[in-house]
Amino acid sequence: MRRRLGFALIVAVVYVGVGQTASRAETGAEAWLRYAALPPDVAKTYASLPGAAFVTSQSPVLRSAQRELGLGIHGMLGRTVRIVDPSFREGAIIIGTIGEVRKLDPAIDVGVRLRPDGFLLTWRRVRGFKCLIVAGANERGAMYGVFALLSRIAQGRPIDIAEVQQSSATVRWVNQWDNLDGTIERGYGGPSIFYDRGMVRADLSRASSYARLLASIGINGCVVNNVNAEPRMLDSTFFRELARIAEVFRPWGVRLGLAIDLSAPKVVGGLDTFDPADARVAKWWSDKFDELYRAIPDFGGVVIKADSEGRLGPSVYHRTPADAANVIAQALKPHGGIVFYRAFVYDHHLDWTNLKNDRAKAAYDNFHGLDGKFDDNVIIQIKNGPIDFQVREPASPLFGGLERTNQAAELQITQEYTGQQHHTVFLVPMWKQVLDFDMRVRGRPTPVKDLVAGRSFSRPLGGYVGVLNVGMDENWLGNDLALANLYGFGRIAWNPDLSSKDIIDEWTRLTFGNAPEVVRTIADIQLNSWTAYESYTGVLGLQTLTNITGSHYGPAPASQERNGWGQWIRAERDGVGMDRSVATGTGFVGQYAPEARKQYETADATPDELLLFFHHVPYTYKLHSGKTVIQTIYDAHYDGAERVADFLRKWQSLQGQLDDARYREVRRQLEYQAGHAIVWRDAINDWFHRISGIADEKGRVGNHPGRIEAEAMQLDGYKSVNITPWEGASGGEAVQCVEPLRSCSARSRFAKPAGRYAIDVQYFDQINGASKFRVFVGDTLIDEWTADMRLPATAPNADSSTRRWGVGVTLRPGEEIRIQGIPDAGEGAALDYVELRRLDGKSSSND
Ligand code: GCW
Repeated sequence: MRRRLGFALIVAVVYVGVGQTASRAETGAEAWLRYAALPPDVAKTYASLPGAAFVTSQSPVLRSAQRELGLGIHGMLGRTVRIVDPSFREGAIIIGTIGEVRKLDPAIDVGVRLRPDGFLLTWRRVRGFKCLIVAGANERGAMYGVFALLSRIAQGRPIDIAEVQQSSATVRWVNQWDNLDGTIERGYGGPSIFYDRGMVRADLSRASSYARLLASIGINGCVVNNVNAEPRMLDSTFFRELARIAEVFRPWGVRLGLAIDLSAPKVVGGLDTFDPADARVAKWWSDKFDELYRAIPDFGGVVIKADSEGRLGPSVYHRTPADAANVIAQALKPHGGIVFYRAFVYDHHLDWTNLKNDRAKAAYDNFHGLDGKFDDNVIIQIKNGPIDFQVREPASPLFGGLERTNQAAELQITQEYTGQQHHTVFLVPMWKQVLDFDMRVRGRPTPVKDLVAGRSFSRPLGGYVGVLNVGMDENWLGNDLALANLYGFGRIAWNPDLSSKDIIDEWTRLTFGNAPEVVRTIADIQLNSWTAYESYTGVLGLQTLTNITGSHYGPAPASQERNGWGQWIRAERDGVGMDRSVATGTGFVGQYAPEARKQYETADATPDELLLFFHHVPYTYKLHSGKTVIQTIYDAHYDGAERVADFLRKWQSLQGQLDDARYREVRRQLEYQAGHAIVWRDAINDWFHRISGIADEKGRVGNHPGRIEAEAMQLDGYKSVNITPWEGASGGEAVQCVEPLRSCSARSRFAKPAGRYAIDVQYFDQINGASKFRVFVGDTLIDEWTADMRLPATAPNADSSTRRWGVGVTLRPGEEIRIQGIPDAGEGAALDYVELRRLDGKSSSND
């Protein structure tokens, strides 16, 4: 279940030992850079590919490109690339900067101006021989060209090419939220690849492989610590440590960046102030960065989270974000560094009783008035939506509110509010929906993707920042399918005009091979996964109805309300939704340009999928779909859970067409997700049922004929407990086996018609322990398992609630079904219910 690196190494050794012919052990570690051997008929089509390569220099980046070429061609085509010297006289792959390549082929014409990191792939006659040119605007571009060439071959696409690829934006960074103790804020793929117990890891081979992955999708910068930054990062003694990370990034053209704490001049520097307007503070920053650049000459820049969620900031001294950003920008400027200043600045102690208060307004209110006041090496880093990475939000109006300031879109690859990599959610369609949103600034077509790229209003810098928390799990993110989000982020940042379908097809081919049914099926699951997740976690613009003050994982809708965090959905007896209109609400809609405003100002104009983000309406309000709000909520949750069950069936249809390891791991993940989607479905539907008092017209909500509640079973050792919040368990209750008891059981006599049934068990899998469960029918053991998943809960609740999908068994009336639970280390083998699901086609009790 938790595949870690140690295991990978053993597998790798065995694999090398048995040689090329053995089927490869897929660990996910290679992600989309597997370079799996192509079938002979496909490999044959690359016969024209030269067997020699000439690389114009042996700089670190071009050496990476050269090695990658050799690795890829050898893996896919079984051929060894010969590296030749400048006097070569044969057909060759020529790799280098366009300037260097021109020395060999002065007549080469790119056709357009090659921007930094762009590249050209084309065939030319050089010295009379047919050569494949991979020429970059710079060395990084040449390396990207090699990756692009290898990707084409891996996908079986022709290489009779003449193409220029340019990135849409100069800035394509990721932010890791790693802490020095090795933990990661909102990390779901294992501990930090950079730090361990306060130091940079001795072995940085994972960090090096990570940089290679990033480079392969065009990412050129990486912040290596949490935006909730530890001041110690700026301790000069730590710079040598950080320089070691920069060293493994450098050959891949990835610049290292740091998140910094604005109070550092005081906390680290010993000054009595960190006021950006104080000359001593300015000097402190400038000395600090001079020193940092001595350790890391190609240091990329810093990201700043200030005046946000308890972080100190310029407001302490009544200064603005521009004052704070500029003093640091000036210190970085002589070295070519940049400042990312996050627009995620808001008050988390808002008065919820004031209907005019609105957290969604904060970013625009804090930054719009400062437009034009930031230095030209400052970028305002703006989350895609005005709240916080929810399952669906409108585009942040701040994108349209800065015309003379660099901006970057902050997208979250890490699935914080989208299932924490236990749920498969392909985020590219969600991002694209924001990037394609036309802000209509000054009445002109101004989609967000043009604004961030600096195309709409000419600005020197801009682009994309992905929040990405890879860890020590072999497959980086803990879920093989989640890697599509990292791949997709890179591709979107490079070219936001690529379609979600094209991106997922590419990723699937590279990750799982080119078999048409495999590609079709996986692409289909991925493309539908976001809206499926939305259907059971936050429809109609309600945001992810998760526990926002805790784990951000399972359902807990009441946590949105009646606190200062401002993620209110205003669900009351009379109706639901936040009125953000100008006419009667918070006025948030007024932050959009007039033409964009029109589609949100009235409930009637607002698209159904965002209705409740913008308006408070009765539960009986009829949507454009013709259905009421409440029935839409009920139906969507049933539909969403059913769609995940369908993903699982689709995945199972691929058995035998994929490597076993990844097939089984993803099947396990989808089984879990299909169960947790039911937890979500029931929690949200029960909650809205209770608040609205309106019944589900299809009679499903609150009515589960196949269920036997654990608290209603005959208990031996198990004790009933109330679950908080109540909607996290069926009937609000569960049973728990409290140590020192070594084992408990819950029994029930089967009282339905004889037939084949699956005995599904809803139990709780906490992080603190690995309880065991056994299912008996009479004296026969029919199923057993250990609750050892890595879920964010230390109590039985909606975060830990997990379904064991039962195996088929024939049951006769009067037979005893018994669940035995063996607690472990504080985890009480808790049970919610048993559900009998009829398998023989007779009236099913699978509600
Ligand atoms: O989404 C919230 C997260 C915090 C995070 C914050 C931010 C790093 O819950 O964990 O802090 O956003 O983006 O700063």
